[in-house]
Amino acid sequence: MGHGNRPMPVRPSPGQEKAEAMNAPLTQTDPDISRAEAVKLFQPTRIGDIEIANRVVMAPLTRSRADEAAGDIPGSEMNVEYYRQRSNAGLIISEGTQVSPLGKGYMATPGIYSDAQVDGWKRITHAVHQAGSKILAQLWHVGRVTHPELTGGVQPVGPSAIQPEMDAYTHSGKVQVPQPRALAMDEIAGIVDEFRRAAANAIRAGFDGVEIHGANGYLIDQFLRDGANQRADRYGGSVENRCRFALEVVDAVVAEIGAGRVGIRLSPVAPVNGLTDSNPQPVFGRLVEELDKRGIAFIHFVEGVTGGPRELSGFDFAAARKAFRGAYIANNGYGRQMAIDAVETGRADAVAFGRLFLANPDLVQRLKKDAPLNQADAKTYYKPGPVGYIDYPSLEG
Ligand code: 8OZ
Repeated sequence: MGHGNRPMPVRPSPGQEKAEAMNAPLTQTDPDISRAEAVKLFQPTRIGDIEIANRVVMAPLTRSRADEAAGDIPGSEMNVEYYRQRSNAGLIISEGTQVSPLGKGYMATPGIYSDAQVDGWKRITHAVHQAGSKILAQLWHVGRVTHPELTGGVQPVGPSAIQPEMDAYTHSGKVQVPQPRALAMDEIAGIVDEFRRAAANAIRAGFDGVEIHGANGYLIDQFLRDGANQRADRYGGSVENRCRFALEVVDAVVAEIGAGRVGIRLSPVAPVNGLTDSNPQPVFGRLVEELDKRGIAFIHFVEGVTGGPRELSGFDFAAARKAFRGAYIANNGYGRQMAIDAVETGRADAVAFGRLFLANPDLVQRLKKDAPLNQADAKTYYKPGPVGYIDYPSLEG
């Protein structure tokens, strides 16, 4: 679906239906699957320039299993297998991948700024494409939410020198996040350029596009919010100024890879990672209008607090859906029926599942059949190694 061309609420064309039936032998034998074919959540569409086989999206999930000693490199056999197993998703959004060493906030998260990292990602994108899915790189800079132990000894940066009330997890354990250094005016363009280079690297690595991580209290979100941004220059103060950094990143990435391959993740009502805002509606309302003008492929909304309550007050999500002509990817706490309804009614174009995809490598098949779901084991979310990573069972062995 292109800009200004929201997918119409129509069934696939007869030719398309026939092609799908031919590709899906189960339709002849399994009545649940055959009914599922009539459900929009399981039908193909386009998000920007990207054609997807169904509207079930794998949400970005930090798993802390890159090769940290080698330079935060993804693409081990285990990493490839993890993404390959989940390639039944219409679209996979990668775990957050830092655009620079200073953008890193957790142990063993992969980067996307070095050639070795790009080579690692190539192994993953190749496997996903072989399995028939699409994959975006989630471009990430944590800003003040980190610790020198994770950034090569460098003091974290943010819009202002305001220390968040929170801990970082390093090899020495849980440590208080220190006071960040406020970015100088002339440093900001350098960080925008890191996002641009990361987007170019993502395309080089075989990704179908990128999702800019504008959510959950990281650098872009820090600029948007008055709880972290008290700058007196053109990047702080007014709503327009607080949107400037986010939009400069979007513009740079769009100029590099094209609007049809760019989306952004936003969490307007999530007071996470020590971030607060006195009034999210004006700043996020304006941001959505500006994103619409740029014709980017999608906005991925965290409805409520990631992994927490779907408490939506403070921002009008329905108005944002109307104001933005690209795709609306909905996320947070969705179950099967809720996702089916959201897409069927047009409230969302696609639904992203995090924990359910983590624990159910064959989530799309399970949702189609209304089969039981594995529960995610929080103890192994970030634990190095294959346990709780590539050993969740599929229905078919
Ligand atoms: C959980 C653990 C580490 C990072 C986010 C990237 O909240 C994250 C994240 C989540 O967006």
